Amino acid sequence: MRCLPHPARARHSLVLLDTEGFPDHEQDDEDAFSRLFVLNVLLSSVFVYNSRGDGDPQTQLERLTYVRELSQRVRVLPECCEPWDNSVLLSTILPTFVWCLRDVVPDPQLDWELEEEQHNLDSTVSATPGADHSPTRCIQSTFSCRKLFRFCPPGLDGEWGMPPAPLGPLHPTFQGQLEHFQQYVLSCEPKTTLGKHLIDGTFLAGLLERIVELLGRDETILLQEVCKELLEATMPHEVEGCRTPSPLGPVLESRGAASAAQPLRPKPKVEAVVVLQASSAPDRDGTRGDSAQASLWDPAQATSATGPICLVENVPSQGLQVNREALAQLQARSQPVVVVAIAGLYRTGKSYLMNQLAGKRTGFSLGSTIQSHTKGIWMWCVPHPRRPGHTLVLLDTEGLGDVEKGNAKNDTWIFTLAVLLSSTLVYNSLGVIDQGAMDRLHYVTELTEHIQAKAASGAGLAAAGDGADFVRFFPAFVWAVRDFTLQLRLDGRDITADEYLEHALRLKPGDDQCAQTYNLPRLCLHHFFPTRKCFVFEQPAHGEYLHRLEELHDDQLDPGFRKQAAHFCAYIWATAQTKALPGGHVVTGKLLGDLVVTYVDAICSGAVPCLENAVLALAQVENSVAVEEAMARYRTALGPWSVLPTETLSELLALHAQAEHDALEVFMARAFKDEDHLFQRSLKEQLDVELSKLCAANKQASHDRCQAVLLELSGDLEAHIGSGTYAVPGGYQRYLDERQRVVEQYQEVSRKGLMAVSALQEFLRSQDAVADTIREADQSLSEHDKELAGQQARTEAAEHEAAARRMAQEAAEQRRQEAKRSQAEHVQQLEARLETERQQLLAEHQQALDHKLKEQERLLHQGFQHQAEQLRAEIRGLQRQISQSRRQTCVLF
Ligand SMILES: Nc1nc2c(ncn2[C@@H]2O[C@H](COP(=O)(O)OP(=O)(O)O)[C@@H](O)[C@H]2O)c(=O)[nH]1
Ligand SMILES: [Mg+2]
Repeated sequence: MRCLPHPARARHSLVLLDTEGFPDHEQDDEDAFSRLFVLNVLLSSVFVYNSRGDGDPQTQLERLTYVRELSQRVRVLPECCEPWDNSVLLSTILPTFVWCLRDVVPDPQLDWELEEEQHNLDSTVSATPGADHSPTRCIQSTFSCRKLFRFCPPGLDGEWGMPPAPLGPLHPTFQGQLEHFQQYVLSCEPKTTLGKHLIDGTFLAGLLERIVELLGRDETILLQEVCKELLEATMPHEVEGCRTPSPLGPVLESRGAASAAQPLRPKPKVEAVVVLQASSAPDRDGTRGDSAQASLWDPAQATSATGPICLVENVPSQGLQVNREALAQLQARSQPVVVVAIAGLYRTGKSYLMNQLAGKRTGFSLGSTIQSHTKGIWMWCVPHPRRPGHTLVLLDTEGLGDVEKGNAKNDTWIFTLAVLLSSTLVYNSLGVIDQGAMDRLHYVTELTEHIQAKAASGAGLAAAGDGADFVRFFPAFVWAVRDFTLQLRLDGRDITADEYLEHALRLKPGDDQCAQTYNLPRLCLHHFFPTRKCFVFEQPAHGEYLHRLEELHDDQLDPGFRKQAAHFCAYIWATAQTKALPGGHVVTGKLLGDLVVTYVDAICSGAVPCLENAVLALAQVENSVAVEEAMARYRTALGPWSVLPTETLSELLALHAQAEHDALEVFMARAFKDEDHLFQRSLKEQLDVELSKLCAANKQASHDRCQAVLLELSGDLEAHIGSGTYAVPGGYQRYLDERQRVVEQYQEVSRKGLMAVSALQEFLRSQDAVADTIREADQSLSEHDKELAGQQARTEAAEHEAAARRMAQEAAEQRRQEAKRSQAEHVQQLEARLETERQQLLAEHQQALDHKLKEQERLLHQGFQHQAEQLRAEIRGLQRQISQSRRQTCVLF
């Protein structure tokens, strides 16, 4: 199996199932292969049967004998529910059957007809007379949609039927055929269950398990029952407004249509393509919680089963290293990520708390295990338990402050990375928030030397930022105080954990060294982080149980701890934001992977990681992917070129305009920080080239069709010319009449396209010499008649020429209008995006300003005039930026 983001359907996954080739000869194992076939058919939404084209192609189809057993092995309804014919019911839910016939000699006529027939398989196969149970017939009666794609050998140099040179160029015909096949498969609908329910990865996995189980026991697969069970298991509660439809409803409804379906039939190699949508996050106990709505399915979610993995290794005596395997895991994830990092001294229960967030008792390893020997950042990706379609990335820092494990100088970098990568940062400490705890948080005071918000301008060396901008992109800050033994009371009244934290973060009056040292970490926490939150936890268990926490059931944990942990998890799941880059661009797993590499590379090269540079570097990569995705979307939206020629040019331009609109939307959704609109321009250029190619192909297709039509219609005329039928008195008029008939018949033919007039003109011109000869030889005509007739022929020719010129001019005008429309569409979508970006920036600045104003007020209130004064410059800077961005207008390209 290979899962990847669907190239043409945003937020869908493409699941490719490649089956080991079926045996060439009858084998003892026939039964095993037959079961494999059934499994493939039931799991896929497009089923590809692949065979070589040796000999009579249909014999290849006849080798797919397993298809005969399909309706015995699989029943839609139990037998007692007849009268519906099982094959008819099956045909409504089985995948599209696609037969790929490989290595056949190209046959332009056959290929053209196949295109005309939209690759309908039935147009080329014939049912074997009298063999009702032949595989071909079974395919026809069980699969309602059947397609055939023919492929010539892929290599340029190989003879027909020879394998291609491994690295040689591809044959253009093969490339074209492959493109048609791709376009078709990528345009197929997502997989649905009985009841036309879109299915997700979880469901597919369940289906797989259930079918394998039934096949293993050689039991008949009752689809209605299987789907019902799975739906019930995966959707235990009826979510409001999302009632589970009867799994049988639409099947019965579509019965009429199905019975009208035509009969059907495939052996050596079978592949299945499943286009999937949606997933949901399993709860702690593996069932779906309150998030049972359909959501996106990220193929890489399957790897959450692999558990935590080291993402950034802090190698003793060396620097930081990104683990390629973990990176690959991230890069395979296209879902937006919510990143929660935890930092703090070792052996303070960090990993245990992170496991709680993953909804699992075990995961990140506790205490002295391999994990604690590998210092650095450990990662665990799990489906977000509350936000469908999102991945929760948990980052556990290992070994901070563990001097025995060496290379403590990298600790600050690890802390810095945790800040830069997360959207919520949990700082974990033991006991109480006292000066000792504050001192151990010295990493925060060092952040200004380790993070740069903006790239240095001019030639000067990059100087570390002063932290004024940090609040715009720093994560939310959560302090987790473990084994908290104090009472939450202050001055005789109960206080909240948050008030406890705020109290601990109060500044000390005075400007002396001592006060400054005391105040620095507190000021940093105030200034850098947009929000602060505090949770206190009692000891989870006592005595020896404390070391066996992973083995304890919930009811063996201290009830106070249980409540606090549940409260903490609920808060994080509900409030931890999706990670976003400054400017609001949502970070996906893949982007997070790119971010890790960019930052670690910067650190390893001795530079200070710069947020602005990282964003720009990421934007380059993302934007080129956005262009590719947009172009792929354009091609799919346009559909196969087999529909060419279009009747009129405007019909073709309308197709292009819609496809371009879709492509632009795909681009806009993914691209960000496209400075000077370079990538959008590149996209526009590529779209323009595509349009030119499309117009040329349309012209060619029209020309070919007109020629073919004229050739056919003028067959008799040419034959009569050849046999001298017109070389008699009065022959010229007869010739003119017959030629006129050809013209009239030609004009009746539809879908000739824009070359209709010019092709006719060409045809008539090619007749000029013949017409002159027949006229000159016609003895029934006087010289004067001939003169007149010649004159008339020339006038008609001139009229045809004028008509063809007019059409060409009209076409050129339409292309000009299209270019204008396209430009306007680009500008309009760009304007809309710039406006959204501006609003986003404005909101970010406003938030930062609100934060600083609040801090300033708090400082003034507590009597710290001097510190409040220091904030004033930052506040003024932000106010200036806000008013500038209000005044800005969109700059178009
Ligand atoms: N006292 C106490 N011990 C804990 C707590 N949570 C976990 N532990 C135990 O402390 C040890 C270290 O826990 P671990 O989560 O690996 O700490 P980390 O090094 O900070 O990740 C393990 O034996 C845990 O069972 C807690 O809240 N209080
Ligand atoms: Mg740990």
